[in-house]
Amino acid sequence: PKEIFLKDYKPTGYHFDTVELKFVLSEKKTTVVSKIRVLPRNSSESPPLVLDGRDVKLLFVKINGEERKLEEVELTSRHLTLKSLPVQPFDLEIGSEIHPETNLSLEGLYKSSSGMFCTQCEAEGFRKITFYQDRPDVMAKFTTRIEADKAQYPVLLSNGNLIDSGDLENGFHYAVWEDPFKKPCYLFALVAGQLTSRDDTFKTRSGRDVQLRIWTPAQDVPKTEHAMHALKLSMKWDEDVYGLEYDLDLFNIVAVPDFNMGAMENKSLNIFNSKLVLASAETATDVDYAAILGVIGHEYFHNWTGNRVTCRDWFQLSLKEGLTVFRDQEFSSDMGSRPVKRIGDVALLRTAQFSEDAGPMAHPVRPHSYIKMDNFYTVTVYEKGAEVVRMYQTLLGKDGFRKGMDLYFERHDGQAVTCEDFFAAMRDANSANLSVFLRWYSQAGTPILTVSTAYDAAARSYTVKCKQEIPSTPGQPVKEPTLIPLAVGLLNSKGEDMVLTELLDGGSLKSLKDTAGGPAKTAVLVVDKEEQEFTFLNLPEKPVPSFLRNFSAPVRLVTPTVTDDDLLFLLAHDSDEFNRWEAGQTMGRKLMLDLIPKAQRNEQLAVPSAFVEGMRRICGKGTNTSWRKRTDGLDGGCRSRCSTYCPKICDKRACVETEARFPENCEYRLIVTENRSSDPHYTFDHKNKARRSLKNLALGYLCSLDEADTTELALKEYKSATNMTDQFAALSSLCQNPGDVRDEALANFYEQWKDETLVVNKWLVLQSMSDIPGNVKNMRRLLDHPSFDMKNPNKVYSLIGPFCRTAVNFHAKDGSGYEFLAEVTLQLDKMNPQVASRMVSSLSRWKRFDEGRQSLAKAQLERIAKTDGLSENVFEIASKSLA
Ligand code: DPP
Ligand code: ZN
Repeated sequence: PKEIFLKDYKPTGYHFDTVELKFVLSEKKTTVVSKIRVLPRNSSESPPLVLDGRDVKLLFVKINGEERKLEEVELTSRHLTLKSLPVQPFDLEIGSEIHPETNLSLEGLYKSSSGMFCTQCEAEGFRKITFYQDRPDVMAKFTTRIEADKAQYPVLLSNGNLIDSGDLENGFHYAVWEDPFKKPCYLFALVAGQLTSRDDTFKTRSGRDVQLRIWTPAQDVPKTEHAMHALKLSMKWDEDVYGLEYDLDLFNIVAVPDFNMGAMENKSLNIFNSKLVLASAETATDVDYAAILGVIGHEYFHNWTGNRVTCRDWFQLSLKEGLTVFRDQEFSSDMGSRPVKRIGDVALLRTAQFSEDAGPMAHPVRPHSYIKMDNFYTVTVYEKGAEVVRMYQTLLGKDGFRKGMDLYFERHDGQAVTCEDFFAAMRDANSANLSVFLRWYSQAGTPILTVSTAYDAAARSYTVKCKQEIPSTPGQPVKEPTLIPLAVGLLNSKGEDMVLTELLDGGSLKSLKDTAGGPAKTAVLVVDKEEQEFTFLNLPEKPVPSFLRNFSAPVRLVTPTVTDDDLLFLLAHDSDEFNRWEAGQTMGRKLMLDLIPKAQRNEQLAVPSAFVEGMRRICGKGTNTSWRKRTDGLDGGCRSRCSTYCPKICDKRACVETEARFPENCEYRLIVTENRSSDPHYTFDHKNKARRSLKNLALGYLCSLDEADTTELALKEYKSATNMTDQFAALSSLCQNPGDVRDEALANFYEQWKDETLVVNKWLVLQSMSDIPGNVKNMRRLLDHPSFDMKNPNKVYSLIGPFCRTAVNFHAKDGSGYEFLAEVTLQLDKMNPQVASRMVSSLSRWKRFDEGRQSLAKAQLERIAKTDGLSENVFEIASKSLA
């Protein structure tokens, strides 16, 4: 397989101006005719025109209406090359044939299990539809004519506006769609099927009415209410926050049950994985509702950040994804609880992205090379990319960031651009000097930022010493320091933010103000050297420092001078809610690391009372008045997040023994009762979500005790639940402990929901993520269960994905977990390489395992790597993991 490098980027020799596509749809054989107006870049020469094409049968090629003999064109399994072309603009017409029914890769045009035709073109799926310059810097205006059997495919959709439709012979009909905006082919979409829509309208701020339609099979229409609400909120938010208005009169969303990604932002025709559209109180959880809100927002926001301004090449993917994730994070924060959203996002970044950044697949936010672009839709490009965008805002302030965005659109609307272009807009709009910041795009690895402090009582000054180090990653042994915005607050002995007036920064004196011009309570230190010192002046007492507030940079923070007492103090008092959570997490982690060896030595395990007390107080159970004052105002969702006090440890005994005293001391039974709702009506708002979350968290901890009365309590919660959030949480709590209760509950749940495929997926997840030893056997059984289907990515993500995150079973000592994964990967790779390669990534960090497991995991990777006919997708991950 061929590796593609960023440094080799060259513009094309030909522009495509307009594209007219004609599809005659049928399952076995669909014909596609494309007529492209081609503009040579240079009127004095005509280089070969190389078109991408895969699994497409070429029928004919015409240049300016004249047919080329097929023997005269160069055709390989990947490319169609045309030579001796006119130097003047010309019409290129290509006839081709594809086979949607046998396309199990779910890229290009495929037949969904639900019976509809559907497309997915990002990143390089358009080449499976027809021969084309399949790259994002080729932007053209598309007109699409679709012909299909009217009874089977009554609804025919593509991008833009419907300009014509009517009946044809033999029961066929047609529709013609015209998209007035230039776009790269990865944003092309086509849908045909038996679909019904929920309709609504949105009035834009300039007074235009936009038709909104969400398409699903008829029986699912009632479940699209939340998605429609989310869409309207998104449209309003982008106008309010960024002044960005929707630019067409119609916006369609289609839900499909089999889709590789979460969703796709095709111009005016978003296609969504059903699980990110369909929701009802009975079938979807709070987590699902929140995900729908975020992803509807995300895809909608792409209309400006992605579609109007797109990427020059796929290395720039984070230009649109990092930025759009940042935008959807901010949107969800504004619609719900900002700190809770932030905590969740950072937790994901740390578990998934930090580990990616420390493994064999580590790559910069803008990768330097790839074999298969699909493998680079990663947490690094998305989530770390969003952190990079967030840092601009932290450094430039909200207003400065908005100025940068405005300039970005002013300069680049309608263009395909690079990460430097975004950087330059931010810099120029703010006359900022940020050049070191660009290293975030080119260097992989998570910086380690060590911060230590010293208070000088006589001088009333407080010195903060910073040291940054970026670990080596594959292909990048040596790193340069980057620019890290370190947000700092200093608390006085009452727990209040001290006013920060003056800062001695690298020898120069700065007076500090917050963004609104008032006294500063949080200062953003710009750390851009390997070692650096900052000194706060005019501090009357020794402060307790709150570093990296709101997680101001994606780094690993090390704070040798922060004590356990400081952490407890921050947990109680920090005005930065993110850092309250952080303090609890840091303490919880220390505690667990301390308990593990004790558990191994069979010693008595106990949680220090100070920690228990801190946790009690977070839940509002403390009596100390100063704490009371602080926690009473604490967001309910934060309470719940702060109460997840530790990463679970694998030693069951350690869990049980430490948790045994913990939930009791924390009055978790009371928390369950207090937070139970008497209102059977489900409301998805922050207050109710927070209440359910705290209740269900407490229930989970209680059930880990595995005592008769806790089981009884969970059963009662399970049976009385009036929504999926509560029902599923109770089921999950019960499922922690093996035995008849668990088996019966699982059977009962399946029986109740067997016709709701998205709910059945949750049932699969629960079994797949089980820590009960010997689960591989059950996994094999589930592969044959009627509810499982290897062809549907959601099924794979539900059953195989969570299994690979289990400590006990995936990492079973005998290697059975690894072997299971290898088998599944190889089987899957024959159908859907994109999904297969996501699965195999679970093995890529094998070098971090213990010796025995290393060799077992490596053996499975080798087995995969040497399999004949492996896809490029899986090959890339397996070979890079072994390198
Ligand atoms: N559909 C994916 C996303 O929106 C890829 N663009 O992130
Ligand atoms: Zn996206």
